[in-house]
Amino acid sequence: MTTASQTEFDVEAVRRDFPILSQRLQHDRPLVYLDTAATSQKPRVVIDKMVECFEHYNSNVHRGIHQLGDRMTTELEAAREKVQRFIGAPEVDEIVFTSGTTMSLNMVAHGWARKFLKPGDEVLVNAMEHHANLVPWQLAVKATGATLKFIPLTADGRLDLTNIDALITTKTKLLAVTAMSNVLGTINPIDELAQRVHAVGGLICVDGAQSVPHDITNVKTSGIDFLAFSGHKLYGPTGIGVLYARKSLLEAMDPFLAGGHMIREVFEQTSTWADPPAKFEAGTCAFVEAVALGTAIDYVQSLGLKAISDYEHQLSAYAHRRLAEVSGLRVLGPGLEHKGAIASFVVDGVHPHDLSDLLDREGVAIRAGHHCTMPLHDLLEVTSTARASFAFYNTTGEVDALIDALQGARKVFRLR
Ligand code: C6P
Repeated sequence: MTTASQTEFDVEAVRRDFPILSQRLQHDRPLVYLDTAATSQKPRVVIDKMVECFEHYNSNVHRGIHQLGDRMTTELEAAREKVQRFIGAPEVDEIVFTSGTTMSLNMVAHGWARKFLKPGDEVLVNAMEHHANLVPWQLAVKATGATLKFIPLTADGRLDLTNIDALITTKTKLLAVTAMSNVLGTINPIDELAQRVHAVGGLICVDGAQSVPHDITNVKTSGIDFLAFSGHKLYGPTGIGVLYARKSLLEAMDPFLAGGHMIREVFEQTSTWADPPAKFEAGTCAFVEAVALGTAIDYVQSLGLKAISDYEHQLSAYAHRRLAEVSGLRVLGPGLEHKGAIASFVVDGVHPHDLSDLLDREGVAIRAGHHCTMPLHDLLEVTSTARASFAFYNTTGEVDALIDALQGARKVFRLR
């Protein structure tokens, strides 16, 4: 079997950075982790950074006037600057720490959409969106009398932009779109969409949960108004995420959560707000996680986003070639030139949950279900799919293990 070239990217060295990857599971099977789209594994440096924070300078941020508080605050703000540079944001104050993509998108839906949408306005979405980039808009349009409109999808699972001029009109106040589908892997043309929606005076809100960890993101050159992503998919900890928004938008938006840290002055009956990002960071933020997210960003940058993306595309191409050998298996989504390193599939005669269970017995971890995209599954006319998602720490050998396990599962189900 031909294998993807691994000469430029030393995947074995990278794997040694991830303690979890060397463990063996039941029946002494090596872990084959193909579920990075759900959450990524963490390199040793990220784990160590959290331990360092807790062991040496754990203290609440922006509060204590003591050495520990100063150190922790300095680390937190350094992490914010790392995020700023990582996504090409013009100003550091445009980076809001949240608990993850879901909270970031809800923040826009509450703080911006509920304040500025009115009857007759339209929010444009599409059926490949994760529920986190759909349900908040459903609630926002309900609360404001605006309308939710859908960009249709092509048969191969891309945005159908044929009639885009009829879809993006002066009524379009917001286009909410994922940069990469968590099921189909589809990579959407964000720069082009941003230009089109700006031309009619609207804004673009990008769900970067799946794209930011795997390819270069630049909010400025892409013209992104709002960007949401999660630390745990970016090789960082859980409980931390980011909302980027242009400063003028953050200034205009209402706060989402109210309480400590987000105020300027509080009176008995009213309050005024701190400047962004504090205005959106009520309470004690997940500061240790934020600092470790900064370390995760350092780590991926040390490998290089371009090198990561190239390697993952190469590995994904190999996986798709090998999946094509499994009879009765259908991979969903567009051709490789339009998709990231995700392969969702169905196998005739086997429920994805059974498939996932059988693969798990071989140590192969994939995800099965609707992946929080019920409208997409309705469109695909399936209730659930199996999904293998890849990261730069996966190997062609692991793809082979996936294929062997799939062939084994077919035998269990006596499929010919
Ligand atoms: N997708 C998956 O297995 P949170 O849970 O807030 O970190 O991310 C939500 C989210 C938003 N958008 C996209 C495109 C996503 O893929 C996800 C999370 C996981 O596909 C869990 S459902």
